[in-house]
Amino acid sequence: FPVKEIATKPFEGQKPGTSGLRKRVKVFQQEHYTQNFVQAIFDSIDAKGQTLVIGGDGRYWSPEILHIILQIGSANGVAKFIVGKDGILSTPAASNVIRKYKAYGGILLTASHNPGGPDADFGIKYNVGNGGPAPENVTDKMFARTKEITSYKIIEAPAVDITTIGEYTFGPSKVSVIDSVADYLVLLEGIFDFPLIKSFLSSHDDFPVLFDGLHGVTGPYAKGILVDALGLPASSIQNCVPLPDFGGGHPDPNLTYAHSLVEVVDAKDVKFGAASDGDGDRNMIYGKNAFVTPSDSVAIIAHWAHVIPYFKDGVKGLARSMPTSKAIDLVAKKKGLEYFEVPTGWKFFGNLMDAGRLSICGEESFGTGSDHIREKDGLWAVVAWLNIIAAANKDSPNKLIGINEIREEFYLTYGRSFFSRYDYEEVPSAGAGEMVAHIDKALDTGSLNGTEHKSASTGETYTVSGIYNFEYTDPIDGSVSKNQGQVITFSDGSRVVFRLSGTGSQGATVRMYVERYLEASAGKEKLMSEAADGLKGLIDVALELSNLKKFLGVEKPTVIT
Ligand code: VG1
Ligand code: CO
Repeated sequence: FPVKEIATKPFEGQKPGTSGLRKRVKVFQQEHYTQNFVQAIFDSIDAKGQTLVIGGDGRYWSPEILHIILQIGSANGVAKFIVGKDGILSTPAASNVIRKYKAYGGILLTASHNPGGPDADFGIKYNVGNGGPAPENVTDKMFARTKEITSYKIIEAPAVDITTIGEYTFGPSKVSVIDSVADYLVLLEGIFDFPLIKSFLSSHDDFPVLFDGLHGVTGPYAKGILVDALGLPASSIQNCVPLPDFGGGHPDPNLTYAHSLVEVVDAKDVKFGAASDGDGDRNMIYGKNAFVTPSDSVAIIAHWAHVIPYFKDGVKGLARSMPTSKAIDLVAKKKGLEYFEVPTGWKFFGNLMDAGRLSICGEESFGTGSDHIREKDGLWAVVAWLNIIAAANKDSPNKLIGINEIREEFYLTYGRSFFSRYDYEEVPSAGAGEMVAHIDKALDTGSLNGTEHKSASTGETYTVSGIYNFEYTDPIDGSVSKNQGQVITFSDGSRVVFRLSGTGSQGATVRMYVERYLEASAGKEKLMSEAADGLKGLIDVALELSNLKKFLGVEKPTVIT
């Protein structure tokens, strides 16, 4: 099998975003487009003689792209590929496989929660040897290569049958097609108290569980873990057959897009509902009238870490991404732990974990995880919650402790950070840019500092105490990431953050994050009230200050979480 060199020309815009290169399938289908990007990956790493993992969420066009990666990877000297059966590996499972088999890195074929299908999205993401997303210095190199590429290398060998587990060859390279679930199940069994969870679930008919895979990658994992290992009935999982177009849905676990879960949980009074996204790294925890906002979820897991066997020797440190609420900071302070605030995107947690300074972290965008791997992990979070609830109930034989009892105890201990995110998806890029410039101007001139703003709907007044643009210096390697979001702070400790998304495939997406803290002494009733009520006034003020509606030309956000 000779190595062929194919001439090509650079494409515009092959810049990896928050989490890899994400574009419409049609864009990836252009002649040479995918090949260029894959060659740019190989030009930016040194994979000769190495082992690479390939997996993904199984979305439309995955088998075709997997074949291209074998062609180009093999031509660039990769010795061995480890491929999930049918090309399937959830993002956390892929991170685990990279670490467990000490692979050099991995290529993940996913656009996460973005819809799939011929007219929807595809994505390619490179992960490094620690199992985490490539850091910015690596993705910057890839982008630079895409701008100067003149040719790529391929080997034209017959396609590997990825539908059957086994050992194969592709040209000079070896290919190992592995079970997508087995290693991941072993991983979770080593982290959580499976016997405790199993005994709690089997003795509690009053605690029905429902997991919704939204036809993403987690279906087979949920079956292996929740049904086969934890003994839940088959009716405890739904939409668990991965489909190339996710059944036409939007596989994003939030109250808007995971309506298939929300409807059944509400109708059947399910005590513990959960969902994951297309590639399995996000999670939502939702019971009837009991929604756990992700910022609280990670803080609650940190608060309860002592009941999880993996953390029996203690927790090293805690962290969150900048826009995520500060609930987890309060846990760190109380427990005397080190804590960090990093930019949006999981890649920023990796160095801290590798340095042994971080155990549990999360993002407001339904991402929660720990240093067991280097990606956020949807099913890990779901099982963590089950572990916590099982442990809490062991000490409460007469009263069932569910999601809301756990939340309430948490708020009464730490107070509550009310949090919400407004997403304005696929708005005109020009308007989004003008809005950013408008806030930057206030930042430069200080024109907003000390000004008072009254909410028309609640009458509350907020006074601006400062504005800054979030910048991060990695404490381990000293790398600096600038312009990570504009933060407006208020005299009562509230804050509003504006950020442009780095995962969209078209136009611009503006995210507005609002946070307001309420002391524990406010009492149960106020602490347990709806986030939307607690935040109404602050949201009015945020919209007014940014002039968002005018700049974006929209009245309402696409999604509120
Ligand atoms: C979004 C989220 C961010 C998350 C990223 C990848 O990024 O806000 O918190 O890490 O998606 O998640 P952005 O740049 O669009 O705000 V996933 O599940 O899409 O890999
Ligand atoms: Co995802």
